Amino acid sequence: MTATPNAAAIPAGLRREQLHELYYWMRLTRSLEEKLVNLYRQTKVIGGLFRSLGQEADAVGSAFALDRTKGDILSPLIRNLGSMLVQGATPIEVLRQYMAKAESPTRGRELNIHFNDLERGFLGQISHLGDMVPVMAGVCLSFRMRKQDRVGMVYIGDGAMSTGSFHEGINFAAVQKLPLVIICENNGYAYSTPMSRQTAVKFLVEKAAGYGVAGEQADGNDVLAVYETTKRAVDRARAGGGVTLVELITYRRKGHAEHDNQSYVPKEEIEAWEARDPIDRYTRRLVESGWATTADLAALDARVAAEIDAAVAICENEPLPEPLTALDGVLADPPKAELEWYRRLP
Ligand SMILES: Cc1ncc(C[n+]2csc(CCOP(=O)(O)OP(=O)(O)O)c2C)c(N)n1
Repeated sequence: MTATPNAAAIPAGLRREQLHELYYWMRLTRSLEEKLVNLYRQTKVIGGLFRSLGQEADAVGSAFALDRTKGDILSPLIRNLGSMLVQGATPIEVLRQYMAKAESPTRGRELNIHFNDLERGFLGQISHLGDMVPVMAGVCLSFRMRKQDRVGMVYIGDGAMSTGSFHEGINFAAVQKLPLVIICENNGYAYSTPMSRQTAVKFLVEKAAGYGVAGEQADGNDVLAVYETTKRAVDRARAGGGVTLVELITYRRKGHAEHDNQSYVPKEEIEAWEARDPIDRYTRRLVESGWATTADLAALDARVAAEIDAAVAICENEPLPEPLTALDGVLADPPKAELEWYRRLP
């Protein structure tokens, strides 16, 4: 890719190629979720579909700040598909998970983006909100004990910050000065509960002071601001400076999941955030600053579409797991009587 004459200086120590990568990851996240919506409407998705529409910059920009060559690990939430893709999860894995295919990473036992690969650097979430904070504190403690130069990152929503687990996890990580970055996604709602009924603080970053950790805040719909802020926190963690609580201000533009019609949200509020769409904003900035041409972006869009189409073509008609294997790999000691009962079924 050649540099455009008179291009604006690139911020945050990034290279032009990396600016394009950020665009690619956000576009891949959105297009993959849009494809999943189509599959959901065709009843090919099993279980709920959780969108990160409008939050792609938050997920992608923060994960991009980790160092994949050093073995940094993140623990995502349901709206962090983009973070997992940056760490190396692939569209076909995500599609297979959502369709509960036998070939999915969890062999159809778990759904959506609940899967795991520590080699690539993502520790699958469990559903109990807040609990991945103490888990990631433990992971970071293991980095320290093994004298490894690695950083951990954990995501938490405005709702999940009200749990006891969040308090215990951040407090432990703070007092141990562990290399942990906590990304709190202020997206306005937890299910139908608005922030104002969730917590008495105006901004979630205010909570950092109560734990004696660094606090940072960024516009979560500006991918470069997200990257720059998170990178500072990652560098601080790696240098021994301990925990940072990073608040990203963003907005959940869909309901909790695809089945939720958001009837509790004023329409104008959603429209106002549509106008701050992170991909549209970044596209404008890339082109106006001379960091990408419209042809560069069209090529990236075509690459995303081709990758998703290829993945869907492979996995759409793959089989579900064999019913008789349902307990394999789930229980260490599957109950024999139940299995016998299933085997006798016609
Ligand atoms: C301990 C616990 N309580 C309740 C739930 C049910 N639950 C799942 S998602 C959710 C809302 C989460 O809101 P937030 O943390 O703000 O994240 P967001 O969905 O906005 O990304 C709730 C209450 C849960 N999974 N775990």
